[in-house]
Amino acid sequence: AWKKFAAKGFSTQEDFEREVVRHVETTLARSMFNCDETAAYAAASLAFRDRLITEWNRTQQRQTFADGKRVYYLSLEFLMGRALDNAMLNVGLKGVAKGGLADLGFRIEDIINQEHDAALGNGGLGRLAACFLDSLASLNYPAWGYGLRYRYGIFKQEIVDGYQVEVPDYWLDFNPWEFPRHDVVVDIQFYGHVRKYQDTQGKQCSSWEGGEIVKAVAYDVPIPGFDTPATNNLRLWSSKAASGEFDFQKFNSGDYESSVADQQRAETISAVLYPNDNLDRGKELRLKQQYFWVAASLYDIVRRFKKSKRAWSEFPDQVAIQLNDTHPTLAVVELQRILLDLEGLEWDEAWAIVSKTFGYTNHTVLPEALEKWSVPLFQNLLPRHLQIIYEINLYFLQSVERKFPKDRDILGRVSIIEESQPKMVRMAYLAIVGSHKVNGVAELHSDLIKTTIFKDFVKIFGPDKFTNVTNGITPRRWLHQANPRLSELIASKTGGLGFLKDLNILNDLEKYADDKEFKKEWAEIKYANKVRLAKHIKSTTSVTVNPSALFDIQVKRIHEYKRQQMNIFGVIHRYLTIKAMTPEERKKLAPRVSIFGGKAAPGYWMAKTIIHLINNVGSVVNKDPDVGDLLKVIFLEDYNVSKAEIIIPASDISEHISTAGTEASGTSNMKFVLNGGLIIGTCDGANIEITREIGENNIFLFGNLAEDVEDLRHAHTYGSHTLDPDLTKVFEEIKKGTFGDAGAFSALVGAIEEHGDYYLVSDDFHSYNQTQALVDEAYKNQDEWVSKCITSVSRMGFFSSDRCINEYAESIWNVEPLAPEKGD
Ligand code: 26W
Repeated sequence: AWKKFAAKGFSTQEDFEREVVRHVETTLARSMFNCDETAAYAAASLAFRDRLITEWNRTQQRQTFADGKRVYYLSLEFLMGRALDNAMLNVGLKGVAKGGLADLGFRIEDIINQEHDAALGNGGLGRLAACFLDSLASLNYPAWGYGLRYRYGIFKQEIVDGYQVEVPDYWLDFNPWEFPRHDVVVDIQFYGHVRKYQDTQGKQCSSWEGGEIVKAVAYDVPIPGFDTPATNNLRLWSSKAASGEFDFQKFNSGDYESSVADQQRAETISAVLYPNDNLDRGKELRLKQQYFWVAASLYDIVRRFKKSKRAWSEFPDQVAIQLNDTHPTLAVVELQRILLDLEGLEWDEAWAIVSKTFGYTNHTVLPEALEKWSVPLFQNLLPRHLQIIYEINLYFLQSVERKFPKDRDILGRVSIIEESQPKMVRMAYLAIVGSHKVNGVAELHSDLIKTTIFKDFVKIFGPDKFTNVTNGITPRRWLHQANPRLSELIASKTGGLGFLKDLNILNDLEKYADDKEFKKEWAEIKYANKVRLAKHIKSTTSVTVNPSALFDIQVKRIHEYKRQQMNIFGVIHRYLTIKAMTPEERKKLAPRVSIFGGKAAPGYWMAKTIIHLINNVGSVVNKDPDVGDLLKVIFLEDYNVSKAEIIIPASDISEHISTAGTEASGTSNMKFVLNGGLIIGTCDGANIEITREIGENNIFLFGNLAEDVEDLRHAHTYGSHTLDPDLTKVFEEIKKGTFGDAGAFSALVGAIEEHGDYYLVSDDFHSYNQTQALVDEAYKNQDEWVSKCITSVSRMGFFSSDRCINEYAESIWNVEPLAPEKGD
């Protein structure tokens, strides 16, 4: 009987408006007479959410019925950004919503801008996870994301007197995109001890007992695919005290304060995202977060598997779990514990299942980012897991010893336990041993992990266990949503929006690279995007920039290896050059706006100093009458996903200038090129593959190669280290106090002058500046510049996250899409 009442969701403008009004009047309990933009945003979101959840239900039923293999993507970060615009576009009803909102008296852009970013991530790794969810749904893969529902996402950045100030990002006041599942609750245990006992058959068993329990409550976020009804699920766990409101025993015995404290302690687990990017600090609360999230997710996955009543040996045929970096590596140990201690399997039987289930993706080679946990900390928090790790390590080392009986050092090198004081658990090694595939995220990076940090493991497991899956980005958000006019122009020449699902269709654009009319439209769109960014700059910094100037952009987390310091030193060099020019010489120079954006980890002083220097240079340069429009320096506050959507389409050139061998892939490089911007970059990460695809005439590469980095560093330390003469002049200017108190920047200068210049800023400075001069020259020939941009875009098909997800599905997960039936 219920079927005739099943929710359908709107598809016409009239039905959409009816839904919006209904939500304003009933869900929000407001009158349409005082419906402001906040309420309109809420109601429009709820209308779309209703639609999504209907499809979500159907998708889940279809998957349950098909009973095939599912993918679980475990990531501590999902940098989703805004959901409403994305939902409208993926469902294909943005036009309907625009008309409906206009009819109700609202501009759709204003309504979209009401939404708070879901900023549950730091940078590249978190945004990659979000792009993957979009591709998994768009390609109809049965897949779930699992993460943590942080009460506070990445902090908001304010710039006060040139310094970064962190402000908490409390984003959950009103979040229409999540469904609390108060019926999906898992008990998570911490601390306690291990009891050994014999079961009725006399088998030696272990049981983890005592300690404390925290509850994990599920919150589901629907993930709509583009141009398909398939709607997947992102399940985020929130922590809650096990005893409900508070511990009544303590309460009744008069210990009210401590009962509330217990509750707060439980809720602390999912309270805040750790804001470090590429730095491991080994904090106990972080390990608690990891176990809490991993244990809840595995409980859920195992429960779903058990419903199918299959033999345990079929687990890897039904379940593929991807570890997004080492953060979820405890899942390997937890699954082994479940199979061994709770389900009663034998060690070897259990381990065969575990090691076929997991895949591990490495995202960094920076030594300070490789996770290690102290053994005493582990022993206290997760005593049974530590035992299992020791046992995994024992069997692993025994197999290594059998394979390399003559190599006396290898055991110490590959041991999961580092014999330091205190001993440490090496999470990457545990992830490798517990997975059937290990992948890097760009070709160079995948080669580097095989020849450096994981070299011994390639010897042990053979080369086939290690593979590459070059990163990608979703063209739905990063082209269609961020740059609607460009998307429309491309659609008009390639036969509709099909390119958004098969990005190789962009190839069809190449024939327009010399088409006058097409180029004119292309250039107009870029200009309009620059005007939009110039307005944003004006309203946030009060600086006026000329939209005809060359927009040079570097937006990403601030890190010494990404070398924003080299960029700002280059800007100072340019400033000094301009100051030394005659008025005639100045006339020949292409005006430039240098735009920076990005957050520094709160405890990363060097990164904060770089932000300070950029701001101080800006305040000197931007008001120097000698310079005028020739150079402006902008630091954009609080770079995040929704700002990226405005910034990226407005770039002429963007900077991806990491020391060769340090940036695993980079993904914004792909976003910038896809939006018709050229890039200046080093031979690092995915820049190399971008060059191969678009052609070396369409990219500005410079700098030393990864293979030479080690020797150069050695020479800095043991040879004589002479600085680049232009860099010396830049440093002299900083030391004179031209950009404020020189003392504030002494550590930044000192790292290069005195402390070995680890990131080779001086070594690359000359070729960087020379290449920037080539950019100036090239930009003067707008006709050729636009052709380069069009050609580049036409060759970017490879960098779709759809290609990337298909590679994972085929070579790592062994899963097939489950397409909805026609009329479904
Ligand atoms: C334990 C602290 C910590 C936190 C975050 C260590 C490492 C991370 C991330 C792995 C850092 C990260 O986001 N890496 C970036 O991953 C992107 C997606 O693969 C790559 O494109 C970037 O090059 C890489 O820096």
